[in-house]
Amino acid sequence: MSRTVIRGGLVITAAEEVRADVLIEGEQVVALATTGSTVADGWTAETVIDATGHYVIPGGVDAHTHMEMPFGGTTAADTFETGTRAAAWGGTTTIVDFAIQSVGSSLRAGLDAWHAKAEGNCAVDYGFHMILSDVTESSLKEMDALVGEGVTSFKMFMAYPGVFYSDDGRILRAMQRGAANGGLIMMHAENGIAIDVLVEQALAAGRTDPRYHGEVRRELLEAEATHRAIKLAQVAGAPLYVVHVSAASAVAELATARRQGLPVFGETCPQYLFLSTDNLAEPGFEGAKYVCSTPLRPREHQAELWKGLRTGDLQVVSTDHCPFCFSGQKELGLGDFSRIPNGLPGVENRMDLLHQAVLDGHITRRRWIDIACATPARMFGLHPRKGTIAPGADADIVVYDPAATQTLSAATHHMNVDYSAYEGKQITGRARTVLSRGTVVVDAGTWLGRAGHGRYQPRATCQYLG
Ligand code: DUC
Ligand code: ZN
Ligand code: ZN
Repeated sequence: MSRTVIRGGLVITAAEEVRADVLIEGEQVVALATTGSTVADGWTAETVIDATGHYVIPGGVDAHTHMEMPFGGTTAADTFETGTRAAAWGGTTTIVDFAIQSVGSSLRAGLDAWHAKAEGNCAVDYGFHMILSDVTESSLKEMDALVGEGVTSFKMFMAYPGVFYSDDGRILRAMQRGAANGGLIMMHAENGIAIDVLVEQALAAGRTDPRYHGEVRRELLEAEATHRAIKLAQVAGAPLYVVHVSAASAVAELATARRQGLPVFGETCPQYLFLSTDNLAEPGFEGAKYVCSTPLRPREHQAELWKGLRTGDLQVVSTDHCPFCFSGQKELGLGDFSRIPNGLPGVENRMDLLHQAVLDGHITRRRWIDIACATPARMFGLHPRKGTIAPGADADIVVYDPAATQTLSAATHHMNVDYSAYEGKQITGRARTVLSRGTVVVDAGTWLGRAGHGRYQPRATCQYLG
């Protein structure tokens, strides 16, 4: 079995920071030893990676992506091949994407279709959640089978009537089933029925620009739906994970529930931490680049999101990576903001933006690894293989240069999309060497990976009780 040693770096996990050498055999970490100790000095290996002056961190776990998702009359522009390659460039070595159940169809058909898209195409490891769009007796039964085969989380929508929307009764039934079979309900918490009324009224009044997307998707309607989802979960006796939390008042709902001891968890995304309604209001049609749901909020919300990440009321930062090109895709909504496909690119940028947040004083280094690697791995049943560097874990490791500088740009990113939501943003920090299960896939600006290296990861049920 081939042996690799990563020498001389600062190993950072969610739990600790230690100057250690990391020994890898084949696809797994087998040992860590203090740098300069006789044990580490005695290690021999075919490959020695010098990490002096670098961090050695677990590969990122992005628990919320939508590769080639059909949505809004078009399809998200990254395929599993291009999207997982971009993920690796940015130091993310596992994604959990969303397979979709179509209305009137089975979970099995949706899952099979997503396996077919991903298999043989991914550069890094991947798992699936299931979008539950049609709660029936048979789809509830199918949930049990999916949990058994490693699809242990189910996204439901309180938004998008006529597409993915489920009413409260369906949500309650799915939560009850999840409480029994271990499946975690992930909620898109926005009151879509009320939002659709406001959309219709805005358009009738001639308010068609992208910024109205943010105005009609009112903060109150995110907070209300978050509150309702929490209560439904409480009635069902189920844990709840709220995806892409963007509103300060939604964070407050989660915090209140958590103070009551309820097992509710929240995820936010880099776009809500770094962007705002100012971007949605950019002149011309530029604001369309920032249309996603939940929407960007006024910049005052950012402080509450950072606070939530520090206090633990929010546990995870995922991307909701769902890229649509400005040209030809976002443009579908020219003259009608409700036709702009919802979604932002970001899978490549998350680890770097969060490192910048460390430098900016929002979070500590260990919290960076916690929210981006360790907790998503535990939340979605990937621990102990993913999210940490420890004997027995997969050797998904990033040698991260904390002093490298870069400017985010569509001209240099690897996502298959013609704009960057962070165009021109200066970042300090960059992945130098990226290993996926012991194989170097990125090194010093060179792509060494291949489509098909990434392997499907069946997942255990939620392992997070924090
Ligand atoms: N929100 C988005 O912005 N895109 C994909 C789906 C979603 O809920
Ligand atoms: Zn959503
Ligand atoms: Zn999403």
